[in-house]
Amino acid sequence: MSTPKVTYFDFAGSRGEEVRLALVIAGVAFDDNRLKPDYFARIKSDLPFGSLPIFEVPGRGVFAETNAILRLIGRLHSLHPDDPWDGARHDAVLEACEELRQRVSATSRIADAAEKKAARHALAADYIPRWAKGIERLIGEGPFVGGAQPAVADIKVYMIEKALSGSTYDDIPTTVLDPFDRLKVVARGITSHPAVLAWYAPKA
Ligand SMILES: N[C@@H](CCC(=O)N[C@@H](CS)C(=O)NCC(=O)O)C(=O)O
Repeated sequence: MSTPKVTYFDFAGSRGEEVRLALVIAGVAFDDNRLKPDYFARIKSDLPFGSLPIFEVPGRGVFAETNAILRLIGRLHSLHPDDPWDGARHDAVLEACEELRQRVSATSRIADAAEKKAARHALAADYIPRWAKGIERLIGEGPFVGGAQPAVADIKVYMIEKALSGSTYDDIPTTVLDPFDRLKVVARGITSHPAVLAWYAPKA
């Protein structure tokens, strides 16, 4: 595959970073195209669905929708199962992570501060623990979703765990995922992956 390009915003989180990390773990060199918000605004209407990330592969085209991109990279580089049944389990993790992201980010659009706080408390009390239980059932024995080796589904879990356990969302306690050991093991497995450590190491 000639050098692919990932286009996203210039920050180490969310959907674009998931795609970058999939390529990092796969050991694939890529053009890391980071857009300034004003430039994004100018090209938004030319994007397949008006959003980022996009993944471009010379001779193959422009791909959008993060989970589709992750599955593509995963299938090309043994980070997503070939077996359709096992693939469905990994797919459920990918989709459940997107659903959680959408539910949490929907609260950021609530203008009224008290209403926003209540919505986030409700997520932390009910939806997020139920989500985490569901994810742990899908992880099974671990340490990763697919067993010994990481897959794109693990990158997705890692990114959600990083956002919720950091201080990204006021009124969602950063401890909300603490009771979920298996989920934490997945996140730590990605954090400590040698290629990921190298990716985040300060550049000389
Ligand atoms: N369903 C899309 C959603 C993509 C999306 O909403 N991306 C955000 C950044 S994480 C974005 O481009 N926001 C700016 C906008 O939509 O104008 C996917 O999974 O890739």
